[in-house]
Amino acid sequence: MLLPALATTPAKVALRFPGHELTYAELASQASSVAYGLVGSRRVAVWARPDVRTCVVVVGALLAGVPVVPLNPKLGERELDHILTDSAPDLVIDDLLPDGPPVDLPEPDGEAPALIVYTSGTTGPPKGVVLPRRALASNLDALAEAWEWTADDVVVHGLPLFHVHGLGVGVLGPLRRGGTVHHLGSFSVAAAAEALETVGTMMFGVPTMYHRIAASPEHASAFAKARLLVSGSAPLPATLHERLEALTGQRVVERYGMTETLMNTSVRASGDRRPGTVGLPLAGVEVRVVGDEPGEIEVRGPNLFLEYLNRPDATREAFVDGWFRTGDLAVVEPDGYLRIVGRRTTDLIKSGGYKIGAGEVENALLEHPGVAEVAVTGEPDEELGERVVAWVVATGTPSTAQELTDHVARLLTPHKRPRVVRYVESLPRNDMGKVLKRELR
Ligand code: MCA
Ligand code: AMP
Repeated sequence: MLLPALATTPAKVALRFPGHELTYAELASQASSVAYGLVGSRRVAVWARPDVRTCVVVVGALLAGVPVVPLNPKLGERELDHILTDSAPDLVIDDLLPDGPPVDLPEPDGEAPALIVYTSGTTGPPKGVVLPRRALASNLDALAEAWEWTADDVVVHGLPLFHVHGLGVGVLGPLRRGGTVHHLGSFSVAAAAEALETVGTMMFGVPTMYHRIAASPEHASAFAKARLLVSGSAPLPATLHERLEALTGQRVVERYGMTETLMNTSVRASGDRRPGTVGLPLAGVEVRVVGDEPGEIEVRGPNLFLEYLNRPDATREAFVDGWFRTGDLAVVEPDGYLRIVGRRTTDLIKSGGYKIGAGEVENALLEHPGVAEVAVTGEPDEELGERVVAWVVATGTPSTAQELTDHVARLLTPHKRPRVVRYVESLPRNDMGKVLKRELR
């Protein structure tokens, strides 16, 4: 059973969002109504705003065994159109929740698709990652072991609910343990501090959030009280790890994951929390580093996705001999700890923990009348990890950097917008006409 606590701890608080909380009994009852309304659906989408309603819909879909596509509420027109065309949901759930007469809901098979989460690639539009129930169940149990995570934990976070980090680990994680989700609505250091000061035991965040925490010494004592601070979705710089320790006395636990694989490795709660490392493979997950060091990380195990929706070609290419190729480069330390040192391609950018494909941003910019040629790169950014930079050869039609930025935000999503636009006379290209992005840095 994926979420046994729905039946076993009715009186306990399952979900707490600003101004709204639900016990397990209330969640079970509301999610069951949604599930009854979804029986017979092939696939549904939900506007994944950070609220109780999103969690009720996701739990309802899990009870009904209907795969659910969480939609970023800020999706722009082009990206939304792609996701809805590609996933073809029977229903897009917004304010009005589905409802229906009670029926028996047998627990779906472990291989049944549970979530379809869209993730960017180097070129083209995002791909739908189809995640089965056994991936969620096995991964959440492995994390529980690694983090000594129990029903007594109250997990504090302000992560978006349309990605694996916030929804898979940050909501379904506490619900599988029978603990409590304490969502901040949106992340702020002050709100996170208050939650940890009062009820929270653990916090999940991306490095950008920890960067903001480190810049707020007035709140250090609250973070000092947490049982466990966990970082992931992008590298936590060793210097930031050390600054946080100096400020709070806490050594942040880092874990490494991917939409396609859920979590692969983590530093253990009881382990050596070495800065700059993502620890050891989780129980049941096989990890190997292939080729000369730094080599590419490949993964095998019950945590893996089923396929990219409608993309058998991309699914095939992602595997060698049953191992999933992550594209991440790492070295293995003598005691087996992984240290991630980079990525195989420069065309994937991680900004604020969001994955952004250079190609999708380039395609969006090429639709603007002011853009003749463009190359998009990622540059180091202290707060965001990397920032999106657009190198633009202008047409005769004038455009401002702000117009180009807004154009990308409107077509794709605001977090994919370039933070910097650099106008250039021409782009460096090789004999084949391919842009030499390394020369742009
Ligand atoms: C800005 N905004 C705009 C524009 N510019 N809207 C329209 N047009 C524009 N030109 C809006 C934004 O939508 C946002 O609105 C606000 O202005 C500020 O945006 P921004 O500066 O981009 O970000 P931020 O609000 O400062 O957010 C920083 C953040 C965020 C909170 C750290 O980046 C974040 O939540 N990151 C988490 C990403 C994540 O969960 N990744 C996990 C991927 P508003 O204020 O209304 O929002 S899963 C994964 O990676 C794997 C599995 C793993 O290992 O976890
Ligand atoms: P996504 O596709 O959004 O799920 O992002 C997955 C990618 O995020 C991975 O392939 C890594 O490049 C990166 N990532 C996640 N966690 C970490 C971490 N702890 N350290 C370094 N990179 C990470």
